[in-house]
Amino acid sequence: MDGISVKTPYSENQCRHQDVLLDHELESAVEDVLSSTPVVDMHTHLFSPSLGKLGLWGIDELITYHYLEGELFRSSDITPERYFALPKQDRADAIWRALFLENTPVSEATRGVVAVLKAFNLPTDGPDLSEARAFFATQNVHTHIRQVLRMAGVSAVVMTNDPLDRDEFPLWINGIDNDTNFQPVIRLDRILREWSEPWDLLASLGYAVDAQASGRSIPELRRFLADWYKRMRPVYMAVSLPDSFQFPDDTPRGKMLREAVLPACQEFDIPLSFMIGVRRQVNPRLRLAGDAVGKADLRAVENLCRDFPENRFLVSVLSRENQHELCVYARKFNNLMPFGCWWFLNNPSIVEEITRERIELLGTSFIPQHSDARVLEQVIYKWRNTRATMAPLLAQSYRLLTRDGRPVRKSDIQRDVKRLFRSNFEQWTNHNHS
Ligand code: RAT
Ligand code: ZN
Repeated sequence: MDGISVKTPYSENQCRHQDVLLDHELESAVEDVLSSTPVVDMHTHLFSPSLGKLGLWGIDELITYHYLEGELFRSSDITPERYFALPKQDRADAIWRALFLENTPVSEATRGVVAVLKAFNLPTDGPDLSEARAFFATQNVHTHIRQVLRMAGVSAVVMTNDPLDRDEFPLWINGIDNDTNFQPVIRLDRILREWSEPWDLLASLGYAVDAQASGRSIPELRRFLADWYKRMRPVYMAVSLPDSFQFPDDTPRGKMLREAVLPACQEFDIPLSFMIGVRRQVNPRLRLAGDAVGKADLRAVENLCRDFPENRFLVSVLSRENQHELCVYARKFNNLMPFGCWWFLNNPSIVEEITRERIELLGTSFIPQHSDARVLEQVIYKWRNTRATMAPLLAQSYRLLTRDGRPVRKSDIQRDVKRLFRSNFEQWTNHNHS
């Protein structure tokens, strides 16, 4: 070095205040705080016990997760048609054989199953699933849910609730027990993705809407949203959208967003969540596993944030290529909260890259992750992996800061982790999850 000596302020013989962390203490302090801070899991596909059979859990659901189905057909000759014709247990057996016995389960989704088995002290390389099946068959769902959330360090999970789902609709109509561990969200995909399908369902429910979203359709859609807001008390409304999403646009979707959904969110003072970049059913033979990703034009987000400053937006984008511009937009609009590393992005290498980029551009003003769990026990491995990826990354940020001359204390780390994994979401939704 050309004569400039770089010193960390407290690593020499200098005295330091007791609670200032040294370089080598940072990572374990971060690990400590991460493991002792319960998170709010702000987007999942889990359901509260009072939504009964909608909630998936146990070994056969874990193994037949669509992330694993997507991998099965790369390592087995079975066709999707033959696979989907099998009963659930036979599907799980086929996946166990192909991905866990005949191959080493090194992918993110397969490792996840291994981690869950290990968490319950079940065999991770057994010839079949009999022991795991016997274990899950003896669990009481209510105590099991509490135990799993405790093991995962999750204090509340946010659900995805579809008021037009044939199975879910009657459960809400009959009344759902309020459960502080499970927060509802109104999911608007059916309405905002393909209006030609659900409009007559809404009409049959007594809302005077039509196929063109004309006439009284807009006030009637607002009435529908208000009815469901009252029934569900959702923490936000949400929609997932294709890579081709544009706003404003001259379609029923654009009109319903502008004239019904955004004003409703404003009226109820809740955010609207956009998950952008999914290309649905590029291979329909794979069913849920048949969706892919496309780079979106985030000028739609720019227009929304600028034209609706009274609305708060939660935004996740599926394409890796969209991540940087999402951060830039968040710097322009403080009604935009980037969240999560969604779906195909929820792999350590990509989570690391995206989170680093977000910290560098946004400090702690974003929500690093949600689990997207569909099967209860997945929260165990998904949050464990998130914490494992986050720890060195946050520690590195503190190391750089210490070298720049600002001492870092454990209380700083506690404040930051709480903000990232809890309070950014709580403040955005005006909701206190205890
Ligand atoms: O990650 C997933 O499970 C996807 O299938 C989707 O459900 C996605 O997360 C979504 O909410 O649309
Ligand atoms: Zn999801």
